[in-house]
Order: sequence, then C-alpha cells, then structure tokens
Amino acid sequence: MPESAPTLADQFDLPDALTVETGRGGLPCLKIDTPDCRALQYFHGATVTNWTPADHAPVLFTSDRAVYDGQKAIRGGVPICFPWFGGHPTDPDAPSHGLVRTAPWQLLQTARGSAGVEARFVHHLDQLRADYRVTFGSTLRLALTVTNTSDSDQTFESALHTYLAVGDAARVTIHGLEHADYLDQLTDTIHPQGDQPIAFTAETDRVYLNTQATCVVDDPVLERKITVEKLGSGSTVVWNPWTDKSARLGDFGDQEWTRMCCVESANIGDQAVTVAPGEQHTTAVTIRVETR
Ligand code: TA6
Repeated sequence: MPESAPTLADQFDLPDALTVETGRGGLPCLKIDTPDCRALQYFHGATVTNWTPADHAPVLFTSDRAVYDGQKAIRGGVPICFPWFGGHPTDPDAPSHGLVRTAPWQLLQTARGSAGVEARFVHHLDQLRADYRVTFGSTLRLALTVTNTSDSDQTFESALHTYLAVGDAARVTIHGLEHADYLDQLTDTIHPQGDQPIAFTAETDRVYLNTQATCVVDDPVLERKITVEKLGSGSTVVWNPWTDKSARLGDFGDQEWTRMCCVESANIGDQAVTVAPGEQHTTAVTIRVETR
C-alpha cells in the first residue's frame, strides 16, 4: 500500500498544478488542476480516472458505480491490462486483464514540462517492470514502458483500456479501422471491417488485428471528435457492453453504456510483445479532443 497522501504530498506536490490527495475510498490519488486541464490519477492501478481539458467536457468515462476499495479495478478511465489481456492463457483462476490494474503503483516523480504536468509511476513484476508516464495537458499522453528484468525472453500482452465519454454511443462513429480485420470476442470469429466506420448497434467487443491506425470517435451529441493516436501497439480493442452486459456488471450502471465506448491501444494475441533480457518496449498513446 503506498504511503499516505500527506507524506507523499511533501515529495511530489507541484504548486498550482498537482497535489497528492486522499480520493474516493480513502485511496491516494494525484489531482491535477492547471489552465490546460483538470485530471485525476489513482495510485491503485495507476488508473487515470479523469481528464478534462480546458473548454471541454470530461473526455474519459468513469462509472458512477465504480468501486474504490483498493482491490477491484476501477471501472473507467484508463485501466492498464498487463501482462495479459482478458483471461489468463493457462490459469483460469488468474484475474482478468492481468495483475497491475488492481495493484498499488509506486509514484516515482512529478514534473512540469512543455506538454503539461507529468507523473511517473512504476510497478515491478517478477520478470518485468512497468514504467508508466502520463502527461496531463491540452492533450493526454500515456506511455507504458515494459522492461525485461529477467535473464530470458519474456512475452506479454498489454492494453491501455481507455473508456471514452460520449453523448450517445448509439450515435457515434469510430473512424480509422476501415479495412482492418477484427476478432469478434463474442463469437471468436474473424471478420473484415470493410470500408465503413464502426457504429454501435448491439454489444460490441472486437480486437482489431495488426493495426497501428489512429482512431477518431465522432460524437454528434457532444459535438466533438476524440482522436486516439498510438505508437507501439499492434491491436486496437473496441468495446461497448450495450444493454444486457451492462446489466450484468455490478460496478456499471444499466444505462451507462450510452455514455461510453472503449478504444483500447493494445498488444494482444499474435501482436503480443517479446522482449529480450534488458530490453524495453513502449506503447505510447496521445488523446486529443476537438469541437466538431
Ligand atoms: O476490452 C473489452 C473487454 O475485454 C470486454 O470483454 C469486457 O470484459 C471488458 O474488457 C471489461 O473487462 P472487465 O474485466 O474490466 O469487466
């Protein structure tokens, strides 16, 4: 468990920009408040739960029913799926989406830079180290760097499981993945996306394969476009639970599916990453928003 917020504040607070605070559930978090944006990042899972750039409504969605007990993954923002995505490949008792979204991360550094306020967290697993640098400004930059600290090759999956806030999921379109193939996780079958953008008409749970494409979520209700640009990610996951799955999620409101969609920058399956001893791999995501 990280140290208490007050002791961390002395080391990491940045005047007029960032404070270490006690957040929901008594969990420590970083509160960012600058002319460029307001944001929150919890030590739990290093989960960014809010990013609201100046002159815009919140860009990330976090469920009103999210649980902040220091055990469960926070439902919303940007949970980090690592070192596997979804179910563990061999251990049915292992937690879904890996080990780190439900663990406390260690805050290493806070700093101001030209792109905004930066926070650096780290989390150590047995053979891999995860360094996570987030820059909060007029754009949101997320960089997950995995280092192989063992003496043999290590293969991992990852996803920055980004929940985006939208006015009505049934009316958004997601552009950029035209002509990519996707694995439909609901049927375990592969399909071509074709030349049309993605639109939600039912539960949608797709892993787009072997794509480095930038995605644009076009939201006619909030009259904005959210761009998700990525480097070091070969898969993109698009998810909306729609009605029935929403009703089955205890930490998600039955109607909250209308206010969110996930566009996740990932490395899954054939796009899993293998790093040699001492080597590193970085997935970097930049999220920006513009009025339509
Ligand atoms: O990213 C899509 C997905 O894999 C869906 O299958 C759904 O399970 C979602 O992640 C959320 O997973 P969670 O374990 O947080 O409920």
